[in-house]
Amino acid sequence: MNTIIETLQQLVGNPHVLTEDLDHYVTDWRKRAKGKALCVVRPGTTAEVAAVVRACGAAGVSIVPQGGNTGLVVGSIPDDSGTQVLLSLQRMNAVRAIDGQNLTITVEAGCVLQNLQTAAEEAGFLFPLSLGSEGSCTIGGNLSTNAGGTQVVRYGNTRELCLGLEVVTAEGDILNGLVGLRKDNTGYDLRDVFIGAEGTLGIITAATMKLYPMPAATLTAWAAVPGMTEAVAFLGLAHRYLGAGLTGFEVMNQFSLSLVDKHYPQLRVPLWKETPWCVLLENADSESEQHARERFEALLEAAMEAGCVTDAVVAGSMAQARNLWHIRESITLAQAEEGLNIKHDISIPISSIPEFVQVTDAELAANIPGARFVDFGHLGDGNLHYNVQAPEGEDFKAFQNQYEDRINDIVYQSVQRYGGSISAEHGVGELKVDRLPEHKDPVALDLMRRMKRAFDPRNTLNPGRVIRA
Ligand code: FAD
Ligand code: 2HG
Ligand code: ZN
Repeated sequence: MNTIIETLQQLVGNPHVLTEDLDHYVTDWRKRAKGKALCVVRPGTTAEVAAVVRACGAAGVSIVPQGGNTGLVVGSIPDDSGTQVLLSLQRMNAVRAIDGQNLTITVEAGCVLQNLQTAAEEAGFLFPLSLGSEGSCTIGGNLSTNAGGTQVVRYGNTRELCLGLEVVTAEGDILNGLVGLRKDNTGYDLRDVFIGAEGTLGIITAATMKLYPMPAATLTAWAAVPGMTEAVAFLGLAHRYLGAGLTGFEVMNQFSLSLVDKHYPQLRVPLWKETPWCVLLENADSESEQHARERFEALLEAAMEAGCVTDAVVAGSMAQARNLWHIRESITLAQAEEGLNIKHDISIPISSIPEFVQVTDAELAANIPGARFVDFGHLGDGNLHYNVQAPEGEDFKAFQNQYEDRINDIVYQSVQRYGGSISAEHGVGELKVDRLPEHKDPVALDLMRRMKRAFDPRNTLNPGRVIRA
């Protein structure tokens, strides 16, 4: 009788079943966790994915789907049993179709986000999803985590950008839902069930995504703000002055920018030394650059008059704008250079964020001596990356053993008090699976568990992630 590895070799071809040099596939992006795979299988077509799922199901072997392996919650690597098959979508990266009149693009799940953006741009359109990991993450991973990023304030999360999905179910059937329809009320929305499911309910093999017209002009500004109360007031003004033109509103504390300055001095971070917080905002205008500049100037004048902003620069060229965004996107990398850290990807109603930050900072400072706070995020969406770095020079492992649970308790209990979520955009994975029951409505949790059993009765797909079956 064939072993499962031999069966998989017959199904996808020997070169696409890997059993050696798997480090890159089995280590998570943050290097917090490392698993062990029975093998890595790289199917080239949807039919091959379906055949692999059927074979693994029959053999009682579980599967971990993987796109770019940039996830931050330990969801895309196998456990350490050495019994799981890692199914990489890397080879399924084609752009299948672009429909300019319907404003849609259909791509395979393994298409790297940046390549999808480029394909859209070459056809004269904008695909607005934008993340720091866009050079490696895939649209299948973005859909499976319902990724957010820096344009959500205008275009929504990945879910809002998706019209249809092709999915291989846990039974190995192919669900063809690649529709380009903006209206379709024919019963339960199965597409939305697979989005954000982190590979636990099915394997996404292709998607039809929305395209948008390119804005006539995009301007970027960087502003110094005295505190979080003023940052939230500034956001209110930005909505009022820019309307739908406001495409990004990011906040960064001084310590996070000091890390970028320390590890990437060539980026020349503006204004950070003289202010506790900076804001990066973007205005995409459908009229003209002059109109965009006038609106921006009016906004910044009003914000300075109101005391929300103490200083600001507007990028004078695309290169300058790109550099400002590069600084923002480098915080995660600079933080990793500084050492391992404890991340919290949280959302709070925007109106409560200033008080949340004040109260939680104080509680952490009182309980965790010397901890350093890397606070930044997508303020326009009420989403903070409220990360804690060990005291300078301290060994992370020792710090983690002593304080990680306590830090998580403080932050997540505070999130709960302010009506927030313990995962705004990164997902649950393995990292938060045991925290979820404390924070999720018990009826919702029960329905999720029953959905998992209905969609994946043998618990083949990414077991132990999101919800324990
Ligand atoms: P992976 O990491 O490979 O997988 C993520 C999850 O999806 C896993 O559970 C996996 O099993 C599942 N999965 C992957 N592909 C499929 C598929 N085809 N079918 C079913 N399940 C699948 N996230 C944000 O939301 N916003 C940000 O701004 C952001 N910035 C980041 C910046 C950096 C520098 C880094 C390293 C990460 C960032 N992330 C961000 C997190 C990460 O990039 C996203 O979660 C991304 O969507 C993951 O895509 P991926 O292809 O790498 O998925
Ligand atoms: C970002 O917004 C990402 O840059 C990563 O979501 C956040 O590093 C983090 O905590
Ligand atoms: Zn983020």
